[in-house]
Amino acid sequence: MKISTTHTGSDFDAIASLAATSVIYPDTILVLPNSINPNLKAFLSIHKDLFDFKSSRDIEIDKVTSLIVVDTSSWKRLEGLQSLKDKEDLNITIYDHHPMDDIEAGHVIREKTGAAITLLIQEIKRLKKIITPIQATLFLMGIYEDTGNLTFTSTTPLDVHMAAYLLDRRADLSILNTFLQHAYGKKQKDVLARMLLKTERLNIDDFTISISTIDIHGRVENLAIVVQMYREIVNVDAAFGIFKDTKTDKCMIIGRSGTEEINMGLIMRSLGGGGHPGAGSAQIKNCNSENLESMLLELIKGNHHSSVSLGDIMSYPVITVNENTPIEEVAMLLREKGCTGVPITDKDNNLVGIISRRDFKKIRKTAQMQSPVKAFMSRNPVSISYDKSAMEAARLMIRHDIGRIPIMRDNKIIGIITRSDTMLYFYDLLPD
Ligand SMILES: [Mn+2]
Repeated sequence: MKISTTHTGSDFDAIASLAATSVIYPDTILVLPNSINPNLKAFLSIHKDLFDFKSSRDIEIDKVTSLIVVDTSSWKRLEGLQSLKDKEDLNITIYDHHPMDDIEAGHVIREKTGAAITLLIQEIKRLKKIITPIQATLFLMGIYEDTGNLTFTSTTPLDVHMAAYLLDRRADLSILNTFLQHAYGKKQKDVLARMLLKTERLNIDDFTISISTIDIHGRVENLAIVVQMYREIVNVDAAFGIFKDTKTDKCMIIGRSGTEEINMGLIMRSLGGGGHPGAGSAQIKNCNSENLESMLLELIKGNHHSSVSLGDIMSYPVITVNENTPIEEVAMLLREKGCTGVPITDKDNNLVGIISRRDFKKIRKTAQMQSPVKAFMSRNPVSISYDKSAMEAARLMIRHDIGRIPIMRDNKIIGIITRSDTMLYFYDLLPD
């Protein structure tokens, strides 16, 4: 007798992989653990008849000669099949994307893919086996769940190829969406409702802020999504959820900002957390939620100006070149410094132009290499004041299709902001 099984606490990847073994090995019996994830339960309550899953209790262990294990390689994660461990002459096959554990198998298909089901689909494809749209849908759910809809960094090209293959086999995305929406479930709905009951809108300078503090009992997943929805419903510039876990006395603070002038990442970093301008979070031990609220308000007051200032993120000192410098010298300087452009100044250090790679294309003859840089530079350069925001700088870069903007204070260049500076800022790669 040949059986297939997967780990307890089964998720969509596990059950998809399990179901896929019956495509590859038509004579295998599918043994599904009794403990499975809630969203999987919902799916099975409707689709159970389509898959012939058995419990380990239905299996006569003595008769098992072949075992196929998917999405794990650990004995302790199998349910009710421990006694197979000591069975001699047991034929074991493993399909897994986790590091090797203690099940010793004669045949192992292991790759660091985003989902285990990816490995089984690859085999199904190779064997040219036919799958139904419902199977394709379940398999695709496995890929999407384990790769966060192909966004987790663990996602490999093979996962994406196999997802495309399943769509080609008519996997149904609307069914998939119905059952994968576990992120916003009953617990989250309850938290949102309680946040809304306790909501207060505050005005700080020109911004609307809302902070809602509620008690939670133990861990609640996906609170970030709840705060996101909360901000949209309450319709404020920035919203905070302070979640006090009554079990551990820890506070989780999650913030969402819809305005570039309230930088959530910066506020949360001051609280020991992190994030990017639009979203951030921090965890605080032994929290006093009232203190925390006033602290947040102080941080917003203190931060919304400094957080946006270009002065904080610009590169300096800035290299400038006098307008009469021969273009050849400028080219050498750029190569040496590894930059693609530089601001040009007159004898009084006023900004008169900027030269970039593009301008060098205007040079036609070698003799021109001795001409002053002012003959080739772009005049009327775009510049920006030091107290403007990174977002404004980014907008100017897009509007003028330029990669660098000199930063001015009292008509003098005090720094420069490049496309990579703004990228670093928006993706929160700045060192703390
Ligand atoms: Mn998995």
